[in-house]
Amino acid sequence: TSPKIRVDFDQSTGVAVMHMQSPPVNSFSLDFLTEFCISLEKLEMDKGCRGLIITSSQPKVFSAGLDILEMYGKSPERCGEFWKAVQEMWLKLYSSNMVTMAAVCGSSPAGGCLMALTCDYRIMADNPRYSIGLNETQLGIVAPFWFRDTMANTVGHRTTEIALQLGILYSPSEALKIGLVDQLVPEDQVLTTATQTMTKWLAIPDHARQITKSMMRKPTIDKLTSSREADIQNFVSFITKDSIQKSLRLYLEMLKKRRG
Ligand code: CO8
Repeated sequence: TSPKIRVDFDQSTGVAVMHMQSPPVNSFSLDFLTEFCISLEKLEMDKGCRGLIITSSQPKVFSAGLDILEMYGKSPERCGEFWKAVQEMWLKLYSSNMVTMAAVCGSSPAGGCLMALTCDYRIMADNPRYSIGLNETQLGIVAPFWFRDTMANTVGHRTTEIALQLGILYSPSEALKIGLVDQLVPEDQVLTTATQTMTKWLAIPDHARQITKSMMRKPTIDKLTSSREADIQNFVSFITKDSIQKSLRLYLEMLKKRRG
């Protein structure tokens, strides 16, 4: 199978660009997450790599979030394995020593939004057809506490309370207004703007910036690290419920129909 992640690393600038290229919509399957984490780990270990830009090669979509088919009709063991990989992705990204930037060149619901939120800075294409947000409740499922924490750390408690209950998908301009993204640019300038912005961030001495980043994020990271197993159990017992499986089935049917 072809790689789901392509990494371009520019040794002269110390910046790597990760292109998600898993058709059609870069959804996070177990295979995708495994490959993503291996690529990320390699970059993290490379002392020459100081900055990471995450973007998508798929047109119109940054990422559709978790692969719903990984949560539908699967055994509890498999669901647990999948969830552990989701946790791993979040832990690695949210605690990365690199400067991380999301070049959000398309829609970014649920897990896609989470991935963007783990970055230090988000640049989104100003196309009103795109949307971003944690829409889990619309699928009849619940964004876990660490999804919520990541959102609240970015946009504040009250906005998160509304966004998560209603499962709001924001247009780029709304997302900018609430601070869910930091900057909007024309579609063809998302990556170049990320590269330029990266230069500014990399002008700060790494050690000082890294300690500051860790100070901001460590309490949130520690919360999951200290309760990973319970969080997996919680996910597995929730997602395997008949009523939840039914909600997911209806949502999948809706996705197909909408396309029809
Ligand atoms: N998982 C699996 N398949 C998907 C997903 C997904 N997340 N998203 C889209 N697909 C499929 C579609 O069904 C379609 O399949 P097919 O070709 O067989 O009909 C194909 O991908 C292409 O999709 P579209 O035709 O819809 O593509 P568009 O370019 O029109 O739209 C979007 C792209 C905007 C990304 C759109 O596909 C969409 O809105 N997808 C749904 C996204 C979504 O709601 N994701 C939520 C996933 S849940 C999550 O990430 C966090 C869960 C936390 C767990 C908590 C539990 C306790």
